[in-house]
Amino acid sequence: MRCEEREGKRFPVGRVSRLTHAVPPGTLGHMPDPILLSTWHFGARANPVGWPHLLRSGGLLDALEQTCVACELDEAVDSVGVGGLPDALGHVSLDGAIMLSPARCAGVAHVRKYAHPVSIARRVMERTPHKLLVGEGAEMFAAAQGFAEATLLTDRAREKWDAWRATGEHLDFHIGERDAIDANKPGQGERTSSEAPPRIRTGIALPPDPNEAHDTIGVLALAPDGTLGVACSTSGRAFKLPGRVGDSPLIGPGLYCAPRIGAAVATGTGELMIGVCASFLVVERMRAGDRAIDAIRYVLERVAESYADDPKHQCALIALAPDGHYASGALRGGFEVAVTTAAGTTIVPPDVVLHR
Ligand code: SD4
Repeated sequence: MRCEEREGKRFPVGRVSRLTHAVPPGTLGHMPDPILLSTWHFGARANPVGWPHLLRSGGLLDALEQTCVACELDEAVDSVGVGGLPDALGHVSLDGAIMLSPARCAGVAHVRKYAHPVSIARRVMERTPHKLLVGEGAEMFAAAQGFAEATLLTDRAREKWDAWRATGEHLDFHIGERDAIDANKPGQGERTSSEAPPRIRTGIALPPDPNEAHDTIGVLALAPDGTLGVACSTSGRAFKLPGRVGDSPLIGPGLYCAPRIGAAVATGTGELMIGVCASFLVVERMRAGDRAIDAIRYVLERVAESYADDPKHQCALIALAPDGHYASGALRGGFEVAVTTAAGTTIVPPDVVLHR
């Protein structure tokens, strides 16, 4: 696909113009052109699976689901679905969610026997009054719905887990040490707000590259009829504490969609997104009048001011408006967005990188 270079970035040439500006109107009647966006470079392999569904009337949910399913089956991706890296005990657990509106959304968390959390989440949305099922309950529901069990841990992922265990390292896992007070230690129960609390160390070793330990596939789509939707799927942080759940299955932090306003999805260190309800906040800023790029910058700045900076942590966001405007941003480098339009699929860098 043809791209052009502007301000050191590559942009697809065709129906989609610069990320922060409008999709040229009207190639499909009065509606903006359909578009499918997903997080990270591996989204470029998944988007073409979802794209034909998006073009079908009523195919938005299938487009979101099938883009995630393609990534869940892609064993080269070690942070989503089959082949995802396990928790500290060697167990893979998956999270996912899907959303069209506050009334039509659901997530599942800590699924260990099934490969497609977004498909289960869609079923929760369509067939139950609930918004979130976890663990054994989610698996019982999946079994009752006829989903096939799958083995999630691959040899490659087990080898990486073995290598991680062999290091014996326990790095600082704490997010936002400014708030870290061990209330059980004498003398630490009361402090003034101007005092820096002591640093505590707890938990599990993480790779030093902020983009290595966790890469959700987050998918945003705009259907030809102007309907927006979002979905995401992940195996969460590599070597996480057993039972840990991140932002991805949570409507609000991990993903959000308000019809006629916008949709957003997050990837990175879920703890950062949970604390500021990141995707919801992006959409609410858009509701208040922000362009997608300004909403994203606002939320990244909120993240930056809310947590101590740690080069191991990433927060990246994509947002899409019903008129086809879209933008992306990240706390730090390494993030990429896979963009699919009628002109094809390309990978673009984020519009905003807070810490260059
Ligand atoms: C999580 N945000 O569990 C998810 C997964 C991830 O990049 O890290 N994606 O925190």
